[in-house]
Amino acid sequence: MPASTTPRPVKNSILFGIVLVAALLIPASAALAGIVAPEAGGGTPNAEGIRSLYLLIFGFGCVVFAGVGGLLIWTIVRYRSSKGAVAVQVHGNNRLEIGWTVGAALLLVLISVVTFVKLDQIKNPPNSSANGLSTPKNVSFSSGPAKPALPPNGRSLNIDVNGQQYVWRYTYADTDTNNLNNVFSYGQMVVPTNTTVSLSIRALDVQHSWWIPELGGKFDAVPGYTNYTWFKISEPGIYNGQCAELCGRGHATMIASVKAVSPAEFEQWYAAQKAAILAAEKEVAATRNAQVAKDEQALKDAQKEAGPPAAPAEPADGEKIFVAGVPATGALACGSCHALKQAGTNAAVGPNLDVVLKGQSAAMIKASTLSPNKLISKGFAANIMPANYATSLTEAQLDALVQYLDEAVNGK
Ligand code: HEC
Ligand SMILES: [Cu+2]
Repeated sequence: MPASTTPRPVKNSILFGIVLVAALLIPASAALAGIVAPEAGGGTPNAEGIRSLYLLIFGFGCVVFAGVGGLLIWTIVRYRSSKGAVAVQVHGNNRLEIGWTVGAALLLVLISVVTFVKLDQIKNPPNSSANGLSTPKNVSFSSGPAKPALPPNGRSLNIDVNGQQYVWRYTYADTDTNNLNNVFSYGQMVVPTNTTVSLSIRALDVQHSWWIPELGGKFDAVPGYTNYTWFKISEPGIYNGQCAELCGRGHATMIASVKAVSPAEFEQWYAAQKAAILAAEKEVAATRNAQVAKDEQALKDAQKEAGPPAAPAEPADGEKIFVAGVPATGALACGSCHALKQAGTNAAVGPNLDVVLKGQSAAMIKASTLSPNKLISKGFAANIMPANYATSLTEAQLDALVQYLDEAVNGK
């Protein structure tokens, strides 16, 4: 092979590589976004504050770079000498040294002052605008020592952002204390424009990181700890992001997006979501009740076949029924859902019986045990406490249980 032709293929393949990379980057416009400064979008003040602060400091940097670089080049050109020349030996120039020390210090002071001024816009959420959604005061999911970021008037739409392998769940705070009936969604968060949205960021399993670049900085989602941030979008649109903490093999698919719509559209979406959740809960309850009824019938049939049940060898024991239930007849243990000091149980699915039964008569205790859905305790949902105790407990067992509760709570 002639020597002159060998470099050709190498050159061509380098050129080909460059063109290929450039071609791939053009459709992946996200890879080019924020190439100089952090992204901002939708008019949210925190992201805009981060971006403008960055650009300001970047500007200072450019001025310093041009000044120092320019002086260097000017000096090289101005004082160049021919080969063999002996350099003049200079050292020490008080005016110059003081000049650049004070100049640099002043620049640092300027940067810190500008940063502290901007920090307020980045950290502290403003109130919602008048044309935003009207939201309740001081309602937010919070836990742990950190404080939620709420605007001065305390009114924000608070959303719990829960990272889990490999999806984001959003739960919308509401004013009742039952978190099981809240509106929620996965993947895409819908929010109203011109409304301050505060986020309580948590994780279910491993660490994740909440990041919608256009809406501000990253926030770690840590199991057992709540982080807080906020945004206030003024332009409707979809803002995309992605979990920013390697969280397992599905990490790359853990995408997130925020869809900003007008407050009226948001209210429509919220109502539809709420209705769908309530309908699904009702359906589950109906299915479960049908199953319970079927089990009871099967049990009755089996008992009929086996003849009359043998008389209980020992008198019914109220505490035993409370703590262990009666597995044979499908009576769930009260203590698996209720706290009662005397029995040493501390479950919190249902109300604390030491508190709610205080001062209630035995007849009332019996009535609410038999028909738990007639009167729903404040802060709890219907259809959670089984409604089958009239059939799963005998009259004697029921009386023993009621007497035990009455004595445990109001007893002498
Ligand atoms: C699966 C969980 C669960 C079990 C098991 C359970 N409960 Fe409940 N209970 C609840 C919930 C939830 C409520 C609140 C909602 C309501 O009032 O229906 C409640 C409410 C009650 C109330 C009404 C409290 C009030 O505000 O006056 C009483 C009394 C009660 N339970 C007693 C019992 C007794 C006695 C048992 C056992 C025989 C029992 N519960 C078993 C979940 C349970
Ligand atoms: Cu993740």
